[in-house]
Amino acid sequence: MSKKIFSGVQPTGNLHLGNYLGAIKNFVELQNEKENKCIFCVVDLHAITVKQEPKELKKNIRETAATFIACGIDPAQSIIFNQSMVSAHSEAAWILSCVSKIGWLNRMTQFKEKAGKDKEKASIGLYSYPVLMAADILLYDATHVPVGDDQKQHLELCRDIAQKFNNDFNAPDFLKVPEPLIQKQFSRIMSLKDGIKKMSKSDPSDLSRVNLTDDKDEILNKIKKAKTDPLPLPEEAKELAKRPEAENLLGIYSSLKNQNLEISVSEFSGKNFSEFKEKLSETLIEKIEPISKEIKRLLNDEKYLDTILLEGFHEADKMASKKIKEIKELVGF
Ligand code: AQP
Repeated sequence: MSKKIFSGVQPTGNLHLGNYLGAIKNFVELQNEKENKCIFCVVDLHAITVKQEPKELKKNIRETAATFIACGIDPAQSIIFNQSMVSAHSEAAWILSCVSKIGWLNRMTQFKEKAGKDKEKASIGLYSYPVLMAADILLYDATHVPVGDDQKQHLELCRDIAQKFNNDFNAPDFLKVPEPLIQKQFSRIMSLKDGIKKMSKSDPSDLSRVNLTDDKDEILNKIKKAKTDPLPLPEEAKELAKRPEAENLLGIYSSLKNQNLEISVSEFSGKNFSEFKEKLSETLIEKIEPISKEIKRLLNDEKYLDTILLEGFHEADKMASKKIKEIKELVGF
């Protein structure tokens, strides 16, 4: 069955291995199932929910588009566009925020994590971020949304919002209720410095993540310094339950190799970390170095990137404008 895929990545710099293995790698696989229609968005409206330096943001928008392409998203097959260029996203987000319940948003754990202790000082945008995310998805009648495990709760909220809108306006099935596509294994890549913390762009330590722009030496250094534990690698996957760093590194290796965790565990069973790290670095370099080089090459061709984003805008805007017109009609505008 053909799927309509929508997903986005924030242009907040430092795109990393977690973004790749948790999301972008999956985008490419879905695109390569020829019957699917895929739309990939650089979600800059989401990025400004925390303060961004305007010049950096502009650079990061191009860099995110370059990363999509360098990872294998083909602009001839998939739509790549920049969210803020399509005004329907902001319009739909407002309308949907008027059918969403405060109680629903209060349950979102990502807001709690990102706002930290000082919730009063977080932006309203950060709080209502999941409503904008629902608007992004629902404007395109997306049937499936590939995301990392951290976005699961936002996807559930999106489904609730779609159903509530359809009920409130007596329009059964008008907004399509999307299915999340979350990989069964390795859907949450953890920090290289702490196996219970998500690998993240905003971690102040660059050693906590492999960036998709890292070169060979940077990857070697980061894996060398990655946190481990004193034991040799286990004989069985179930022994990883209390060894988060070992589990994460073996998970990264397995995901890069497209193999089950059990196979990786048996490959390194009883070996010490230094031997495993050598193999992991080699595998990472093989995968990430060409991506990193291609991102850098594409960034030197701003004209090309801007053309891709402009073409993507025209296609996305056609669909989104039609849907927002229908939404406004239903609301009574
Ligand atoms: N560590 C991760 N493991 C697996 N998937 C991940 N994703 C992010 N981090 C991991 C997935 O990448 C996609 C794009 O993410 P985003 O741009 O929306 O940003 P995010 O989830 O907020 O990413 P970060 O790195 O955690 O950013 P900061 O530090 O700014 O909060 C999503 O599908 C996400 O699930």
